[in-house]
Amino acid sequence: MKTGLTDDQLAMAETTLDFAQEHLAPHAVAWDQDKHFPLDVLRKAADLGLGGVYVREDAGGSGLTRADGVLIFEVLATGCPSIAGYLSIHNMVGWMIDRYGDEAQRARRLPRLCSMDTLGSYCLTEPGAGSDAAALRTRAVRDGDSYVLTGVKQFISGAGAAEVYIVMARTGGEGPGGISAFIVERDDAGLSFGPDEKKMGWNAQPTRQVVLDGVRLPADRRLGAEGDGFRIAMNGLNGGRLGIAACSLGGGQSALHRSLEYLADREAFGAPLLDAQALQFQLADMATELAAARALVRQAAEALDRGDPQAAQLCAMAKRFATDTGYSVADRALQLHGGYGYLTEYGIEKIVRDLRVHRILEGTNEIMRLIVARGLTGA
Ligand code: FAD
Ligand code: 2MC
Repeated sequence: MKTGLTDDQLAMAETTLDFAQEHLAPHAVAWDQDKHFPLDVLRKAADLGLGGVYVREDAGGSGLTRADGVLIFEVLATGCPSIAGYLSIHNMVGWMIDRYGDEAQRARRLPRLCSMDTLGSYCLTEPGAGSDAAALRTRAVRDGDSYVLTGVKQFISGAGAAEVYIVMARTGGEGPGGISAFIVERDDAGLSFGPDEKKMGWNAQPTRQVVLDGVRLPADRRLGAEGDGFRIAMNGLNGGRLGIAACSLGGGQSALHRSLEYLADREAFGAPLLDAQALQFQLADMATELAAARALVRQAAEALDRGDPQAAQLCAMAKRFATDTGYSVADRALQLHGGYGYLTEYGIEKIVRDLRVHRILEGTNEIMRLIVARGLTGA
C-alpha cells in the first residue's frame, strides 16, 4: 500500500490510520448495530482536515489532490467503510461548492462544512430516476428573484442530519441540459425528510428521502449557471466514485488483514490453518487483486488531478473494479473465518454488508460499464 507514496502522503496516511484505529474501528460494530451516526467523531475527523479534503485553504480546506484523497479514504475505511463513505460524500459536496460556487457562496458555506459544524448531502436520485439521472423530475420554477423547488429525492445519505443539500432540479426542458443545481438548507420552509431507511449495511449513517414541497430559495442559492446542474453533478461524481472505490479498498484490506491474523491463530488438523497452502494462495490472490484495484484507483485519481480527458472513464473503471474487488475480498475473508465470520462480533460480516452497496451507489457498476463502453465505442 505504501508503494509510490511521497513522504507527505506517508505521514498523512499514518495520521489517518491512527485516527481510524482509535476513533472508528473500536466502535464500528456497535454503531452498525445501534444505527448510530457519530457526529462527535466526524468533528474530530474535521480537526485533522478531513472535512474539506479538496477545498482550497482560503476557505478552511486542506487543499489536497484526488491522489491524496483516495489514500485518505482507503485508510479511513479500514476503520469503518460506512463512516468513510459518508465522509467521502460530504467532501464531494464541499468540492462542488468550492469548484462551482461564487465567492459569497464559498465564504458562507465552506468554513463550517470543513469544520463539520455543518454536514453536506448530495441529492440527485429520485424515486423514478436513479441510473437515468437526467430524467429527474424535481422542478425549480423561477419566480422573480426566487426559485420554488418541488419534488422528492430518494436514498439521500446523511439526510436529516445534514444542514446543506445540493439538489439537482429541472429549470428547463427534458434531458440533462434542463437541470440546475441548488443549495438548500435544512431550515428552509417546505423541506422535510422521510424515515431513516432500514438497510443491509451503511447503518452508521442515515439514508432518507428529501421532500421539497414548494421550497422557496433566493436566486443566489443556485450553484453555477442555469442548465449546468447535470454537468456539475457528474463532475462531483467523478471524484465521489473514486472516494467510494477507495473505501472498498480499505474495507477489503481490513478483511484481508483480519484473515491473516485469524488463520495464524486458528488450529485445525494439528497445525495453524495459515500453514495450509490452499488458504495461503487465497490470501495471495486477495492481496494481488487489491493491489491491482489500488493501482487503477490511483491512476484514475491522478488523471482527474491533471484534467485528463479520459478521467471520467478511468473513474468509472476504477469504481467498477475496486468495488467489485473489495466486496469479493471481504466475502472470501468471511469464508476463511468459517462460522465465526458469520457472527456479528467478528466484524467481517459487517464489512461484507457495507461494501455490498458500493457496487450500487454513486452509479451502479452496470452504469460504470455503460460509461466505459461509450468511451470505447464513441457512442
Ligand atoms: P435503477 O436505476 O432502477 O436500476 C435497477 C437495475 O437496473 C440496476 O442493477 C442497474 O444497474 C440496472 N440498469 C439501469 N439502467 C441500465 C442500463 N442502461 N444498462 C444496464 N443496466 C442498467 N443517491 C443520491 O443522489 N444521493 C445519495 O446520497 C445517495 N445515497 C445512497 C445510499 C444508499 C444506501 C443507496 C442504496 C443508494 C443511494 N443513492 C443516493 C442512490 C443510488 O445512487 C441509486 O440507488 C443508484 O444510482 C441506482 O439507481 P436505482 O436504485 O434507481 O436503480
Ligand atoms: N463527467 C463529466 N461529464 C459527464 C459525465 C461525467 N462522468 N457523465 C456525463 N457527463 C456529461 C456529458 O459529457 C454530457 O455533456 P454535454 O451535454 O456537454 O455533451 C452530459 O453530461 C449528458 O451526458 P450523457 O449524454 O452521457 O447523458 P445520459 O443521460 O445519456 O447518461 C449517465 C448519463 C447514465 C452517465 C448518468 O445519468 C449517470 O452517471 N447515471 C448514474 C447516476 C448516478 O451515478 N447516481 C449517483 C447518485 S449519488 C450517490 O449514489 C451517493 C451515494 C452520493
